[in-house]
Amino acid sequence: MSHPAFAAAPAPVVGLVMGSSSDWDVMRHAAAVFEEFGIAHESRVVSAHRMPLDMVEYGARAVERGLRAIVAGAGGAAHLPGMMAALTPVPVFGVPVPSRYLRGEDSLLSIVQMPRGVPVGTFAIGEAGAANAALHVVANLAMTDSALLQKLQEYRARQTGTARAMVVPPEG
Ligand code: RP5
Repeated sequence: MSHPAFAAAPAPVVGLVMGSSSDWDVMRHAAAVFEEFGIAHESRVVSAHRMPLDMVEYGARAVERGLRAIVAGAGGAAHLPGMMAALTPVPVFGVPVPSRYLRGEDSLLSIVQMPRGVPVGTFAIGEAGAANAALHVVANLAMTDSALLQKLQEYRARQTGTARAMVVPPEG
């Protein structure tokens, strides 16, 4: 038996891609959800305009690599999610990353306004969008995985408990 340190990591079922390492501070909120739910995933920088050939290869190989969803984050003229969706039938969920000058409204509009025929499921700008994109992937995977569905229901129940315990004005 091989040493546990050399055990092969499970093949990713979700690809978490982003245009720059500067997007990680937002996109890590998606990774945290996948960690929490035990979803095998990979996180990669795949820049649409600085690594176009890498982007094409990533999208073209997504099906054969067994990816069942791709969460793509980008800022500014955010073409990565749309191009990824054009390259693969694997569902793509886009996260608009806040940009320096237009605060992510440019990212949001360039991701959400996909022409008919090549959809990108588009989420809110920033951390909430990243976390929700991942939770949406979890919900989809949970439709064919009863253990995951149970975890998702427990997660929702914890949120409900937290909200019910809230008082106003907030204490402390
Ligand atoms: C986009 O350009 C990235 O998604 C990032 O949000 C933005 C800025 O990239 P850096 O200049 O920080 O590498 O491609």
